[in-house]
Amino acid sequence: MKRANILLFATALTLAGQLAADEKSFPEILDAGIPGTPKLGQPILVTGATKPILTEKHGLAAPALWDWNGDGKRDLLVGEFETNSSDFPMGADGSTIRVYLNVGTDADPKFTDEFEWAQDTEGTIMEVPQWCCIGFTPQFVDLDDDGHLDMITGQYHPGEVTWFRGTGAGFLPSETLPQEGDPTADGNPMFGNYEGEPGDIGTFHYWVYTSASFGDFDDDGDYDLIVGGGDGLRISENIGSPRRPSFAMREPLLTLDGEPLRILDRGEEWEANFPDGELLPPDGDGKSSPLAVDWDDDGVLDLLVTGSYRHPSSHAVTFFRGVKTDDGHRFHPGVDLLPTADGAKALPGSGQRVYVDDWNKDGVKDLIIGASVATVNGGEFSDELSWEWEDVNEVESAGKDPGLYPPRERPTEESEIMVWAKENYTEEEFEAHLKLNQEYWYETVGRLYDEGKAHWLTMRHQGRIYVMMGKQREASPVTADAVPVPADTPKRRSASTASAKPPVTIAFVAPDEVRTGERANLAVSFSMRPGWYIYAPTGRNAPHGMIETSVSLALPEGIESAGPRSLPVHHFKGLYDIYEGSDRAWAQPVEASAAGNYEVTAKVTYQTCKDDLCLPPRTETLRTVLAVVDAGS
Ligand SMILES: [Ca+2]
Ligand SMILES: [Ca+2]
Ligand SMILES: [Ca+2]
Ligand SMILES: [Ca+2]
Repeated sequence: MKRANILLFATALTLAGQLAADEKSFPEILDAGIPGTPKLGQPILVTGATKPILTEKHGLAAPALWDWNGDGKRDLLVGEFETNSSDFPMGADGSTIRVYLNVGTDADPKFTDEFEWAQDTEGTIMEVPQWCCIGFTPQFVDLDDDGHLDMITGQYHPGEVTWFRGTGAGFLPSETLPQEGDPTADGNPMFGNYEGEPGDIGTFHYWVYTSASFGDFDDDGDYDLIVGGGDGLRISENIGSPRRPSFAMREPLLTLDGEPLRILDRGEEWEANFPDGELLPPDGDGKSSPLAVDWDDDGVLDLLVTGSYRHPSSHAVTFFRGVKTDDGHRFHPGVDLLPTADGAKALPGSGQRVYVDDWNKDGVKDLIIGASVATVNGGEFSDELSWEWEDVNEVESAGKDPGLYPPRERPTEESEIMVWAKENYTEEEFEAHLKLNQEYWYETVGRLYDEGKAHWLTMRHQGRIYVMMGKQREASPVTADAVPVPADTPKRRSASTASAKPPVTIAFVAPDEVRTGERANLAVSFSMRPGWYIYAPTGRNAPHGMIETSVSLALPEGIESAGPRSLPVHHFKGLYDIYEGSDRAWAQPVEASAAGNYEVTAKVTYQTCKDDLCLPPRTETLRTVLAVVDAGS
């Protein structure tokens, strides 16, 4: 018997040794010293039989515990982002949940490498549309007060919250929670025109990156919706009936000083990057993901909030202690829940999601963390990309995979002729295109060869799950009010109230006057603000779900095309072909045989993105007048 135990132990060691050690070794995470809260142990990587529990495709991972098969043991659920693939056909933007069944005990969960996709009571894979960057984030609450916990997740855009009602024997097919001002209520939200001042309900930022959690924050006996996202951390009061929940306008969650909750302060210099009224995210991040929980056991709901976790000023998890005041539910300023001795990253990767449950059934809450780590060379954990800041290394966030840095040859004249028909350009224009693309190639790809970082070109994100076991904190002599407060309490720097200048402006330009029989150019010219780009119509973007720019001119009778249209120069960005910069013009040569004022319309469809945000596609119709005079006049 003893011998068998030793053998088992040796086997376990061997298996552990096969895992990359660097996703299991952490800098020392200090105790944040918050009275009433669990004292957290160091993170433990959750594994199956031979490898970590993981998510693929885009790497986001949102863990939760739930007894999926009703055997009395909680199983591990991991929400993914854009799960669809060639061998897993779903909705094009579908995200779902991996269910790892617990083969251990409820107090000592164990998992195999196997998982199943979560299915509803009709046997359909549970799926929410997520066309960008937050994934399925399961949370459980009995929203309709029928005695069965329901599963709920937020969504990137148009900011829906999806509700799967619990039955005690699985979850019903999804429905959408009613929300005041829901942009899907009329028209097609994908092409919706948002108008409004920053913070308004009629803006894209109000809705985008809707992460969702629930708690009764106004003490009226129903669950209110807590959201993070483009307009920061907010509450949406439940104004429905207990059986029919419905959610009001989102209002900012506030500190005791009446300031919006803030998880990241990157300083004045960075904030200067939001000129002309472009909205500075009120929480400093724009991708905050809240979990409502009474973390310090004082009977008042608190928030644990994660965000992008790309920048050296970021906290892995920010704790906001809730307090009841005459003004309602307020919060102390955010505190770093996982500080490290030397300010190093507390967790690998980025885009963390947290969940709270008593993992080991010892009566103390534990912290369960999903982290999106970077791998290279086909799935090896990358120490240098996961333990260093993505903003410092200038690599992409999870959600922008796969392979935004594919290995790629330096553009040559031969390769560029394949992309642009050379006969449409002058020799000088073609040389300029080639030079721009070669320079761009060097900055984004070529330099990595010189710097010995060619393996970064194989970067893909994967999800990992960690558990930090909580221990009961010794009773502290300090009062419960002595929550650590950041030395430099972040003050809100309010966004300008000027209307935000759009990231893309389009001009449709005709010459002032042309003569009959004379060739003239009608030009549709795009100008992108720094950091923003649109997609070139090369056919290489559409397979990845991005809308390519299209420009179609309606020439009135009397105006004829006088040659091939010339396109603006594009360059590649990872897997995509994009336009950025100013005055990127489509030019259509035309001529007219009779004098007159001719109105020409241009219909333009495009989608605008920057590295951490994509706006819905837009279609616009522009008009210009071509004034034609007699050649003899
Ligand atoms: Ca229910
Ligand atoms: Ca309530
Ligand atoms: Ca509390
Ligand atoms: Ca515990």
